[in-house]
Amino acid sequence: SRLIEHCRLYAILDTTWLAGRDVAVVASQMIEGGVDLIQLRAKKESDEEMTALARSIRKVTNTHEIPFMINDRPHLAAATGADGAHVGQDDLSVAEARRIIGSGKWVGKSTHSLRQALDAEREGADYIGVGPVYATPTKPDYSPVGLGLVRQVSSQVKIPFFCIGGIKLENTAEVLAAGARRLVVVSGILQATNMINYCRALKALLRN
Ligand code: 3NM
Repeated sequence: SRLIEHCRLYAILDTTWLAGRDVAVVASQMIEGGVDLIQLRAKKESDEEMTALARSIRKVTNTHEIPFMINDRPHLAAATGADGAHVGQDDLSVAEARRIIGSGKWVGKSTHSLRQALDAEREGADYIGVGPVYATPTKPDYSPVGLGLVRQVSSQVKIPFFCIGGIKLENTAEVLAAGARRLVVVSGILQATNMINYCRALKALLRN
């Protein structure tokens, strides 16, 4: 399977932005657009509903050999054969998540400060998210960390970090200029008129 170091563009398939679309179709378009990694985020769905969505996405990601992550529920990552689980500050620890999903799988962690980023690195996360860089309706209760944290993390954290939160094509250049090499984009991609072209444009900026 692929290395996390090779992943630059991370798309989250968040069910709140689906607007009735089929997750398998959305995942196919993301992959056609060049995303390197896909996560399923389904905060309101039951385990049964999330499992069904995960299996449907996993068929597509397996066909294209694109890694697939599950948000927050490592037991579902294990049950659906996902490549890993992504945990937040209020979820299971990295070690607990790893114990549940088994060795050889990825555990990612959300971080919102330099301290949390360094802690997650020490806890053995395979990668971290850093954000929200900008205010975002996808995670409304969090204050933006701004580009200052991106600069700090890029100079002090050694594991791969993905900047997240309010990232769109329009602000990608300044996030990269602050030291980011990897991005997570949710509503930017899912609200795009043409997801394939939108992902391609993001990917083109990340190639530099
Ligand atoms: N996590 P959008 S920000 C899911 O900072 C999530 O940990 C964040 O969605 C964090 O691209 C965020 O639509 C929302 O802003 C990202």
